[in-house]
Amino acid sequence: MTAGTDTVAHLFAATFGGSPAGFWRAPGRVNLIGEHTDYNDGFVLPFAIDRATTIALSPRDDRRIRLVSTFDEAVVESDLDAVEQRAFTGWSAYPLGVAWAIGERRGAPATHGFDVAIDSDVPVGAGLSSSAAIEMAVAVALNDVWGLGFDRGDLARIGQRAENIAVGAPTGIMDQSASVFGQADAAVFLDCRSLAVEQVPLGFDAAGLVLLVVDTKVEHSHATGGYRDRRDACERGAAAMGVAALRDLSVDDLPRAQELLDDVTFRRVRHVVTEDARVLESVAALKAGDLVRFGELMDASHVSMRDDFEISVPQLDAVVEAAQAAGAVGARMTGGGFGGCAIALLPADEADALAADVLQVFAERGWREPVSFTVIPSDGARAL
Ligand code: GAF
Repeated sequence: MTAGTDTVAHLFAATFGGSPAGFWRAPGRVNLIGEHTDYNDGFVLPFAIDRATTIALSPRDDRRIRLVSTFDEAVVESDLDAVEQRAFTGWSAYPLGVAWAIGERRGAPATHGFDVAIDSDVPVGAGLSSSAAIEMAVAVALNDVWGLGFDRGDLARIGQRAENIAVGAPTGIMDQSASVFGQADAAVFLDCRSLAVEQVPLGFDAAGLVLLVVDTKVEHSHATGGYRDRRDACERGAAAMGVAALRDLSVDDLPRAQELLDDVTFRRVRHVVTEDARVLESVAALKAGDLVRFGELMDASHVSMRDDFEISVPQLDAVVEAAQAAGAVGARMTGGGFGGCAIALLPADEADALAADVLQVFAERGWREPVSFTVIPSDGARAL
């Protein structure tokens, strides 16, 4: 048994008694490139990280549901009627939302409840998809114990519905897809329209590079504010351009977009259209082993998010600037923005120095102390 499995086994036994039917694990993610493209039917290139949610779960004979986690002492008691009525509160909205979304996708509500104990080492609120990790761990577990036969694309869609409906965050399909389709030493190249997936080998390790994540500790939420606003702007832009989604535009359409749209909407559209192109070029560069070009695309992506999409914050910009000054191959903010994490691809023996530089810059500016750590491309959600 691994450390995470041990923890949930003990929590399960202490709370519900006995042993669970099994253990499942699902990772968080970083996104290498392709930001705010998922809900525009575009392209993304995240990878599943070596930080994950681990659960112990057993199906029940009745309609009750009991949930316990290492991040909240109280046991949450619910049942399938509450799930059908979408009565969700707090962190339990993630697992209960998955139970609801499974019922919606099957066209038939569940008939048996479950007991689950949850542990996670994905930092919460950092933009590394701690929520998708919970959703996907519960989704793969219920798929197994309820014998549902959903494929990984279905499970990602179920997680996204849970996030959209139970949690109320109007997010796309990227985070759940990264968590289910992840593979060691590879990124998940996803077409968010068709859900066609290709695992792209990264070879960072062989090149002597690491991916450093800097959690700026600037908190953000995608259920409110800026995220929804950006999504609305994209939908307005697509409607004005007469396409189903911004994915249907290319850089050749940008002059016409500039004539037709107001300045802010145009810049939102330009970010998404150029970001889709950067994802495609990144995949080609990675396949060709051209990490220098990939790094340039990461840098360009950050500029586009900072200036056109306007979702960066001074702390994220400062990390990117420090990374570039330290000679990183590439650096950018990652995730939905307005806080959270930045990533830097750099030689392994320079990671500690960059982390120290960032600490100093943040201290000088009186910002909260950031936390830096490297992440490794890892396998996706699975039974243990
Ligand atoms: C968040 C969302 F959950 C994703 O769906 C995606 O839109 C991302 O922000 C931005 O690329 O992580």
